[in-house]
Amino acid sequence: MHRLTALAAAATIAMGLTATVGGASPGDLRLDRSDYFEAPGVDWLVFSNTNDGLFADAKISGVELIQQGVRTATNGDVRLSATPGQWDPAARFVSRRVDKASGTIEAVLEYPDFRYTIRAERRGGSVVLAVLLDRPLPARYAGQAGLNLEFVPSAYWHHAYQADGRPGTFPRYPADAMVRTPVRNLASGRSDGPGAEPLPFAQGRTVVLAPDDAARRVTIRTASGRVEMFDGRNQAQNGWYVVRQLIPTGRTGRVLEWTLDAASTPGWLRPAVIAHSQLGYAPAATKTATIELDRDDRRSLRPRLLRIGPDGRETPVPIPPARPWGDYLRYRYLRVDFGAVATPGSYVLEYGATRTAPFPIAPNLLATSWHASTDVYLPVAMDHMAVNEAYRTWHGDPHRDDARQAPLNHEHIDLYRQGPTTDTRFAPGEHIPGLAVGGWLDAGDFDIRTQTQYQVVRLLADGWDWFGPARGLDRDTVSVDWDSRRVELHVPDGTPDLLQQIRHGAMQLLAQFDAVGHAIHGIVEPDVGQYTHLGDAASKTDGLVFDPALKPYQRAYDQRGGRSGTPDDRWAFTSRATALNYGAAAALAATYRVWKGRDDAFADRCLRIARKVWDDEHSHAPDTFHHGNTTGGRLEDEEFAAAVELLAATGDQRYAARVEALLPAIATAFEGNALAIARAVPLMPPAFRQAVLPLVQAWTRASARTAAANPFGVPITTGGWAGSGTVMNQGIAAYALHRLFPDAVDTGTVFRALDFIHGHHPGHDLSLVSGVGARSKEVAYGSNRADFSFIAGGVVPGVLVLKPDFPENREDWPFFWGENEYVVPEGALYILLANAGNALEHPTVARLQPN
Ligand SMILES: [Ca+2]
Ligand SMILES: [Ca+2]
Ligand SMILES: [Ca+2]
Repeated sequence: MHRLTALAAAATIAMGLTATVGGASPGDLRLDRSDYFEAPGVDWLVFSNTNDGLFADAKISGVELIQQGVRTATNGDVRLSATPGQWDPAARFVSRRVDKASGTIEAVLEYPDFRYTIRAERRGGSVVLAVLLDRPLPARYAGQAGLNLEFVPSAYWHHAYQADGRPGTFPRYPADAMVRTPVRNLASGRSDGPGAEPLPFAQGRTVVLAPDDAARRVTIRTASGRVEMFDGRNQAQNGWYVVRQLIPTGRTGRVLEWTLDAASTPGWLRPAVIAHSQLGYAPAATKTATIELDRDDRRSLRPRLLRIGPDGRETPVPIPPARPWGDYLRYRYLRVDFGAVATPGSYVLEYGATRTAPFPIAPNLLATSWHASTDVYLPVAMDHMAVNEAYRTWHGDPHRDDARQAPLNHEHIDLYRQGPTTDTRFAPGEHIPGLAVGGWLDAGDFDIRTQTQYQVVRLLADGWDWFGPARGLDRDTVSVDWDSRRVELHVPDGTPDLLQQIRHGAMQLLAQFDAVGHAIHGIVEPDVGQYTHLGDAASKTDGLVFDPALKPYQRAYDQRGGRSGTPDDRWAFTSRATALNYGAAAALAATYRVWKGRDDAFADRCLRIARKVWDDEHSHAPDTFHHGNTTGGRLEDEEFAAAVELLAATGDQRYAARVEALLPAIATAFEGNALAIARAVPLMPPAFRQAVLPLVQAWTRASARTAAANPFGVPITTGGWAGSGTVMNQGIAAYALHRLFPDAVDTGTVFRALDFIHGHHPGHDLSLVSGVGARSKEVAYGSNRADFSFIAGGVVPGVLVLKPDFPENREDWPFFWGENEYVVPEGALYILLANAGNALEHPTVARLQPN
């Protein structure tokens, strides 16, 4: 510690007692129990979260404000432009120091040739935020480097601001004066046009955000000069309002200082959240609601359960009192068990002023809850097809110009990489014919990620095997016509939709083998300018194969079809990877299993290629090219999956030998391989089952430990992408293993996973499946995110645990991909999990009528 700082700290400690008793007022910030500043309804975080390096900007970093339970400000840091976006430069985090005694949090950060300190000090109810420089700002950053603090637009819509007393209203939609900045936009790759940046919409020595609302009011006062307010949405739909001041040149020490005042409301407590299943409960089900309380909420209230009659009359139903669970993250939790209530009906739960949406207690809820995922979500995700729903076109027929061979040694922003050779007969940039067929658009973005394709195919094939027509998985509400490349929602065509989805995924896998002889990493737009596309996928490219003989934007039509001089076609990343080949082979073998007897020519083609891949890969050393999450999983896991699926498809004992040999290696990632292991057990000799049993028992014990770590009884991950998928995977693994080892695996895991997905989780109580349950995710990161809308049946990653203790899933702002982005496998996982729950609740029911 610096000598002067040490003296100041000692003085503060000496004065501490008097200050607490005599001087502190209720709105004063404290820095004692957590590593952030706190007052009632106000938390200032200072570099609790930092950029993860994958993107410069995920709007979770730097100085952040949580006001009355909503994270309204982020990215308080030195940035190089007024409204930086996802790929713009940000400083590298070096270190952070929290000095609770002096009430100071400091972070050191650096750009390649420029290091600085951000210091936040508590002064009464204010945070004094300063930028400190040891050396003057390098000349090349003059007019670029500034202190930024970003505010989420949705929290300030319909509110006032004032700049040195001049009143304004926050812009609901961006329409500011712009200045062209082609060089900077070229560097960040954020636009395929010339690019421009907004001019400020307000400026002053003192700005006040939302003076009209104590829940949102923040005052920012600069010690010298003026701050400016910008609207980042002029450049990117996910932009925020930015308060900014340029760093002066030629100075060292405390070069900028802002005083930040966020209104604190004495005695404010976050309203209780009653986490529960929005879908409802079967009469015989375990029924647990978890009440999430402000940690300072010491009231002891009695939860109430009310049955709603047809006339609106509310009848209280006796339930036991809530039991304390303890603290988790920043909240205190109570548990309510109302499993004894079995009378069908509509119910609500109440705790204090909090009241849930109505939920049913009724049989067969899970028999239909997955329908939105097959009727709507999966078809909307289909690439290379126009998708129509009644009066609405979701998208035209995208990417008819797929695809060009990716350039050598090229690393792509979406975790793709081409190695030093093409491993195909195509030259870099050359059109690869045959790829414009089948597959699903990966997520909120528009690439074909091969791992996604083969994972979804196998999951849906497992769903077909486990539940099949007997449980209504032959549902048909979607017309799919590959000849006209058209999909029509809510119009049956006589073929089960699940089988059509499996086929659509397999068609893309087959196309890859036909085109280049092996599975490729995927097909993805060339650059950020196209990657950020929002809107109809079919308008992202011109649909015409690139012809270098034509001029840009020139088109030509001949007997081969149309050609274009615009190089907008997606790129195929094609470096050989044995793991990918096995993954694709496994999915093709699974496709064979469900399609044989329906279309033998197609099924046989799938199996033929799967067997050929296996033989090829067993004739040479594996290709171990690996990058990001696009070149396959662990080699042993992928080979095991292929062996299991080929064994199931053919009965050939060569594959059984590899299944047995690989078991010890794949057991180190047991849960990820659980479905393949479960598929293998009935096909293998009894000794295999004996070898698997202790692995199952160990997994059960480990699962019980994770279940005890939080009030929700499921694994809650803490990475940069929230964990719905992890929860669903564990639930489905439990179901698959319970079928084989009923004494070793109980079914509680399946229902805890379902409850979690349906709303029994931290942060809020919304169902994470859009459109499923009375209140569900209606603002998500699908292709329609700029409309603050959703795609029914899609599942979002869910509750992201921000450091150090803040669970977040935003329903007012779709653009947090780690919280809100649909990915196709999650839709498939939900179909399986819901059916697993349904099968467990109704083990002997053959075919259910819709509720
Ligand atoms: Ca992607
Ligand atoms: Ca159909
Ligand atoms: Ca094109």
